[in-house]
Amino acid sequence: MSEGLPTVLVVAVALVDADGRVLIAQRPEGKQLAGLWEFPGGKVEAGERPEAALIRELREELGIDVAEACLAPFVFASHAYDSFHLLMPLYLCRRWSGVVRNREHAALKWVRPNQLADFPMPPADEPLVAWLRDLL
Ligand code: 523
Repeated sequence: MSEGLPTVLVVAVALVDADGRVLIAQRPEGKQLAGLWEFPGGKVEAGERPEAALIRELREELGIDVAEACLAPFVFASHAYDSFHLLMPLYLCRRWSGVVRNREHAALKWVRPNQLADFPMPPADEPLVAWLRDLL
């Protein structure tokens, strides 16, 4: 049970390229959940709108610019980690400007939806894979 745990709001994105592949990013050494492959994103700061947070994170982490109209809210993840309850809306995005570059992760990978299950993910991200497979 997550009773009493603080809630942390994180936003994440499934970036989908022209071939229908999805971007996953490997969490770097030294961070919580290091080595696991996540949908990129990050924490929403106090007073920030989730979409604005995601646009900021995508610029910082991947060097791309996304228009808010290109972010389609898709599904919510909810997971009780040991010390907090993570609430994480996942957006779907097929259009951005700039070239995706790795700025903060251990590695980036574009994978087919049916290959996503081969990559170990943080527990919050895992249930999102089935949704994506059904949609894409
Ligand atoms: N997750 C997660 N899945 C996922 C993301 C982007 C984040 O489970 N797709 C978790 C991992 C962390 C928490 O959400 O526990 C915050 O992630 P992040 O990457 O924004 O924060 P950290 O680990 O960089 O922590 P700070 O350094 O405090 O920002």
